Amino acid sequence: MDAAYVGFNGFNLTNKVLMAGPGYVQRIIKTGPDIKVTVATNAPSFPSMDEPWSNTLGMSLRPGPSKTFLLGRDEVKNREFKQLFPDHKSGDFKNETLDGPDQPVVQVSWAEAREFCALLTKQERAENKISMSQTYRLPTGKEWEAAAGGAKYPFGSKWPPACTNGNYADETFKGVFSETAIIEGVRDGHAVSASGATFLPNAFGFYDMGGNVKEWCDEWIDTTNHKNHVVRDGSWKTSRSEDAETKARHEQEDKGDDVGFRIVLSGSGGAH
Ligand SMILES: [Ca+2]
Repeated sequence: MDAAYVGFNGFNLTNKVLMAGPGYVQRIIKTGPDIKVTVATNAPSFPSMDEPWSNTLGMSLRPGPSKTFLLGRDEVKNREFKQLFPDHKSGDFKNETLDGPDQPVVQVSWAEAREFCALLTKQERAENKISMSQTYRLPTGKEWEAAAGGAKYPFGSKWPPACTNGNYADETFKGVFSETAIIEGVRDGHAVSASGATFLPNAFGFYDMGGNVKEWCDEWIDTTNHKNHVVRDGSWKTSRSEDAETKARHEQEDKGDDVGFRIVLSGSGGAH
């Protein structure tokens, strides 16, 4: 561990740097009531579970309600996913693109979503951005549910959602695709998936916990045989109230044009 500077009672003794710069951690060591020795070292500062954090892909993560994990503020976006999987294509729905850089990535299987998390973990550990005991992964169902709030729906207790609550199958969807299974009287302005942070965040600062895309979680419908994975949430194709409930457990076997995910970072930052 290299010391960048050493200070004594506010005076810089080494005269090299006056402030702890990027990648440096300032430590104040009190050796007596009137003596304060300050040392800055190049030990990395790892993400804390109780503060917002941005990772190397530019993704914002925020503390979950228990402050024992960080959860992606947004659903993983195409431009983020493609930094690790550049050949991926989210495709389109009836010629309306799902592949915009800020739209949520779709057409990703549960295994591929987990692979993204594993690759990002490996990369950021190697770059000393996260500690060796910190891991990116999919949220558990309980973590997702807690971050979605305690109400019947992620946007509250009453159906239908307001136009600003989230992206569901609405009058806009009907207008573009002539679909009849919609939420009557709601016009959210998006026929397919919307860019992240278009709608209002929830009380914990998470966007699109209600609607836009369904989200893979690390849980199974068949917990005995670990078959048939679970997605939480409804999507831009959801019109039935029961499909939008926070606690609903949707079975999902394969990738889809309205299925994406968001990431969790958990684990101790360890000693600096
Ligand atoms: Ca969602």
